[in-house]
Amino acid sequence: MAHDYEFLTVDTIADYVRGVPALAQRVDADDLVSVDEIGDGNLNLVFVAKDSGGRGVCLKQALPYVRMVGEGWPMTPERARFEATSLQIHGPLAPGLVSEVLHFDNDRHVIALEDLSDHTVWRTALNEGRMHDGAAAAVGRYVAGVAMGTSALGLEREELARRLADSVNPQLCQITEDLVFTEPVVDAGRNSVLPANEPDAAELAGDEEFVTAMGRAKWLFMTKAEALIHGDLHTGSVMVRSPEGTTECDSVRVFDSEFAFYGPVAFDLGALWANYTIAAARAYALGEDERAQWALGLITQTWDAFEAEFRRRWPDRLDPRVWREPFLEELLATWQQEAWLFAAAKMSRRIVGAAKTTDIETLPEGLREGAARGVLRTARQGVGEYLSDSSPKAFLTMAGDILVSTKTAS
Ligand code: SR1
Ligand code: MG
Repeated sequence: MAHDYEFLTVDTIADYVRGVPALAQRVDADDLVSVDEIGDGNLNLVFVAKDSGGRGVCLKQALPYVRMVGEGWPMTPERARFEATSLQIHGPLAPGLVSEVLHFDNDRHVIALEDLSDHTVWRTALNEGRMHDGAAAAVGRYVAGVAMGTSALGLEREELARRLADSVNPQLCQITEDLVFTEPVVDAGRNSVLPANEPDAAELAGDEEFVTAMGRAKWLFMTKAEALIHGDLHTGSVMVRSPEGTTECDSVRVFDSEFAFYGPVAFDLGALWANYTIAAARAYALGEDERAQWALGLITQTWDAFEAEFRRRWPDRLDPRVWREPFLEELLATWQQEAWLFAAAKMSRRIVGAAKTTDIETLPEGLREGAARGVLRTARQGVGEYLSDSSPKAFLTMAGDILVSTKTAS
């Protein structure tokens, strides 16, 4: 495929760093001891360069196509701009919780980020059975900061309009609309499950209540421009760190916000709930029930921290004349309900759709069957129950009961 910009390679990183003063200050390009391509996501190239003094930088480059598929699935590299801009906007709203952008190169679609080599991708840590206490609350605070600081609650009308116009991200949004809301129930040729899970996928697609709920969720996603949300806030979009030998998390960084756009606040919350549930499904499948319950407990930790932070910031809202206390309660109640819907969509897409998760995919087949079934049933039951009790506690109780009941043997 012809492309009008040069892709980075391990061999060109030193020259690239040398040519950008902001990077040359962060790492010695003439004394690099390692340059590794570490990208494990679906979309981009990611390099980490380190010098002999232990200093480093991370360079992320958007390709003009989806990395996991190749050139057959073109995708705008402009996504790098959405990521750089959103990280820069989110950073001050959630101090210490967002990856620092050191440099953005709009011509080559490269973002230079702080080196987080001493952190671990949260999904990787969860898969390895490691706990990072405090991370779930931190991301809840991040969502609250973004909700307050990028919405009409925190921005003057004209600034809000400017930001909104600058964040229109239709190509990436369409990927979400297709993969997250449509394809779990209408296969576009990209779906796959284990043969043993084919009846589960067929039941999902044939469940009229579920399909209607996905239509409702998709509509919300496409129309509810509340805040500059992350747009893909799963456990692979969060880096965590704990001091050696402890489970207490001392650093959390959200990254990878190329799907950012003005959308529903609850989409980010639902994404987190879904991925905690998927982590719990893996733990139950492996017979680690206590850790599975801990993973489900992350749902309330994120919500509680989100709610507390949002309430704490509520007095800062720009227009308290009509946005009074009853409206605060209404917002929170609505977001709770919507989080169930979005979580259901996110759970189902990760089981039947194109971009799956290592939590489930790396399980032995016998165990994977029950874990996948449990996640799909949680999604289906969730859309049936969310209007009767939409608390996060009800969600995790429901998920736990289902995941235990669907376990299979290896
Ligand atoms: C084609 S992109 C597939 C998925 O990767 C990203 O992480 C998003 O979740 C997207 O849906
Ligand atoms: Mg991503």
